[in-house]
Amino acid sequence: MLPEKYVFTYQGDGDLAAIGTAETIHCINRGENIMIIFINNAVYGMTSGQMAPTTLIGMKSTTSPYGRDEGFSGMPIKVSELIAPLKGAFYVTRQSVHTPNNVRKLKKAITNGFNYQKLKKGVTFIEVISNCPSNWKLTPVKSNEFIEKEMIPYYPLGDIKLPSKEDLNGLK
Ligand SMILES: Cc1ncc(C[n+]2csc(CCOP(=O)(O)OP(=O)(O)O)c2C)c(N)n1
Repeated sequence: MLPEKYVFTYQGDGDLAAIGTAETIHCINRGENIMIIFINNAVYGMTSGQMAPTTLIGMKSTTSPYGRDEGFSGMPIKVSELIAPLKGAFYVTRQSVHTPNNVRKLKKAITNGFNYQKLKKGVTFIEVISNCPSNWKLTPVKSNEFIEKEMIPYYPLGDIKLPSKEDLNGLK
């Protein structure tokens, strides 16, 4: 509707990877000129910690009180890897907020995401591995350790799809 504007969404994993999966995939497939910031904290946070598609195996939540079971719920979905092959996904990266250095890297990724929108070549998708101390029932410090030890081994950080040099022609 407003092609001259920068547009971004800020979405949790319950929202983006469960309730809104269809809309997310078709939006990216159409190559909408928006940035999606995808907060992966492995639970539905706002509604008090239900299992999300991203909940790790063995992780307890209000709807998986004995821990997520693969046989019952399947493996946690790696959304960035799932959407990266779509042509409409222009830039896909996974970052985290568990250390100051990671926050700096995330800021850079968000700047890239906005800059690439100038090219109008599709969705820029930034997954952010985030903590949820209240629903994880951990202190903030322990929740940062959980990200390092449990989340990142399954959700490795870094760029998943980068624009080519030719794609970036025209960006000053
Ligand atoms: C279609 C639809 N169903 C149910 C809800 C109710 N609802 C509001 S927030 C929320 C949970 C969101 O969890 P998540 O996306 O993981 O975000 P977080 O709170 O963790 O940031 C739900 C189920 C909704 N907003 N829309």
